[in-house]
Amino acid sequence: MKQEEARRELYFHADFGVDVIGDIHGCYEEFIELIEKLGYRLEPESQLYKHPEGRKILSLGDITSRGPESLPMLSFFIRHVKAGLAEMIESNHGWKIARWLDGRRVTLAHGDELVEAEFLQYEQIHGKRKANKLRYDSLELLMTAPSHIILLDKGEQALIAVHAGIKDSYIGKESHAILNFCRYGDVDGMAADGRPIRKDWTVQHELPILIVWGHDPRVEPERNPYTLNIDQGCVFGGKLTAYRYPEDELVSVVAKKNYSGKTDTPLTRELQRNQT
Ligand SMILES: [Mn+2]
Repeated sequence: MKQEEARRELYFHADFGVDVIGDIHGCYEEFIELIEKLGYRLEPESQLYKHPEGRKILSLGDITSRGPESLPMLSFFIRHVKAGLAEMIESNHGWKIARWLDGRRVTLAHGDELVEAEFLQYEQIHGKRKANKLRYDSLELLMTAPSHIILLDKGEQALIAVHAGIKDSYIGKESHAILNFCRYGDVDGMAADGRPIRKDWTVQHELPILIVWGHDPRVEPERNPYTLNIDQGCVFGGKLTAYRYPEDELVSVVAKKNYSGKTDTPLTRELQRNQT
């Protein structure tokens, strides 16, 4: 499978409402708690979570890595995207895992190595055939994810969802450059500590349409008139946030713990910055 292969479409129909979910990073327990809080219920026959009003789930990507249960997250989106109940967009960890599953030479780090460990454990429990099926389905889910989503409400553009950032001129288009920008945002080299220097892409956004994004955790949702960050660093012990359209409401659940194994996290750094 190659990157050039067709991506899923940029338009997502949600005439009965949508719940946009921030970066999950394998926090399966918190994710299920959140969607149950939003009213989704497990239908026993299909083993699918459905909403009585026909709402759909839209993930901002980075559903795996760093956290404890990446495979249940992959399995959830494989099944719910297929059933038309959910969509998930391209992201930096998603792209790394996709390339790894595709057999390309990548170094698994920053929590991606935990996904490999989970696959090995899964194979020991369920056997090679089932493990290979999950690998194949995960590859397909991740490798065909659209760079961003234009949410349509009865045919009208309601909002844009993207993982790390987007330029107004990219909206509604797909290319290598656009996929890259949407995965990593406006990155300008590396700082001395090895972390990417992130430029503020939100200042370029001039169109009067809301862009919901994640990737760069904030302690609280950060809203400018037309951009909204809903990555509250669940895997770092923060919160998992949903943005509800058309209600224009935020709903979140608190992480059960800091799963990242780090004491210096984007959340602690933000709190330190605010103290000084
Ligand atoms: Mn990310």
